[in-house]
Amino acid sequence: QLNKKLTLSSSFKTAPNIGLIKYWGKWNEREIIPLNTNIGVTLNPKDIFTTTTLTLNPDTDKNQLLINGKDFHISSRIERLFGIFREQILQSKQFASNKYKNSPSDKPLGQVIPDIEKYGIRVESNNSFPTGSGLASSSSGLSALALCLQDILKTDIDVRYLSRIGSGSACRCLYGNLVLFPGVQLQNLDKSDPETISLESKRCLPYEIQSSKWLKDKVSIVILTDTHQGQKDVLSKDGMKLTWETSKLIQGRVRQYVEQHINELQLALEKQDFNKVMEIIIKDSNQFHATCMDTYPPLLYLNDFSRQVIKMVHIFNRNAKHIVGYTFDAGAHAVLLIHNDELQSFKKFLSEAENLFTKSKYIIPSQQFWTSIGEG
Ligand code: 2P0
Repeated sequence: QLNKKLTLSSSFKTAPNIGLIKYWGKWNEREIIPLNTNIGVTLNPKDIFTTTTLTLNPDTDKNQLLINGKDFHISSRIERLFGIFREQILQSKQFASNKYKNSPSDKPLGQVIPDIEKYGIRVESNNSFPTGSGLASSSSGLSALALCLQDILKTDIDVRYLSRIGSGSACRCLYGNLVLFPGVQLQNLDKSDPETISLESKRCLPYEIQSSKWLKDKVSIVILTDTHQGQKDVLSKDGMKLTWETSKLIQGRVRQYVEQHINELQLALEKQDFNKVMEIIIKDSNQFHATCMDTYPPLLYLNDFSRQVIKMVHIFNRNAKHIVGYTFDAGAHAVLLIHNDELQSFKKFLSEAENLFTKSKYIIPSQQFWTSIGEG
């Protein structure tokens, strides 16, 4: 929060959350309720982050979104968030004014500035890492925006919900360590029943997996980026829709295998079995990309760079005491999870074998690549 007096501006810094058991497909598009439960890891905002500032501008009623300094189209989802924001402000005007007698600083904005709903909303978001290229920039961007909106509103609107309806994976950024985002309870629930949708919407909110805390002292997360990769051709939201329209594999994955991966991962976390955790995330990433390949036309997020990393990791793992894990989002960049004891030898191995470490632009070795809720 930048300006305590008027609260016309709010700023948050968040880190992306990278899927480890991948989310791909929606049961409800508007509420962003996933077809499968998924798990992601939140990176450390000290190393890789989005900073978002929301300002209410009395000089215009136009909204504006700037990403990395450039004007950006305001999507229907962001419009919806702005709509909810304005609705909340209008509602807050009707609260009994004596409710805030004891803490006037907590007064809702609508009561402090009477014509606030006419102010333009300006959002400025900057990423310290490549945008829209498979490093989950929308997750950090939309969670930071949700935190700004909630901060300014001062109502008890659920920031997990605000983040989720901005972008599904964004709600996973609100917690540190490994975060579970529940998907729809049963695939065959009535999609058109408003009560069912409302119940699922309230249930499908993220939480931190408590049994994942031990991992942070053991693992370094290293991102190897493919310097040739620009923005992805097919956005995740369009890609997942196409997969569900055309792939048969995704049906099997979601009906059976994702749940197995979730259960196995939770068990391995409880047992603190590092090797098993790495094995499951590798397999889930590969299975997810198999469904991308099974999409028609195929979603080719992995490329030669990615395959080279995969090959190298498996060669290294033949001798490694602690298996190195990899995962790929909807893009070619590799996110590697490496046991701290293995970090130096893995770096040496890669630089000798294929020079991948020196070829990649972002090498982010960090012992503490973890965070809790975004920093205000
Ligand atoms: C994940 N991804 O679990 C998966 C794996 C990308 C690959 O979550 O439509 O940008 O905004 O809810 O959150 C990307 O999906 O999609 C994603 P929307 P989102 O991380």
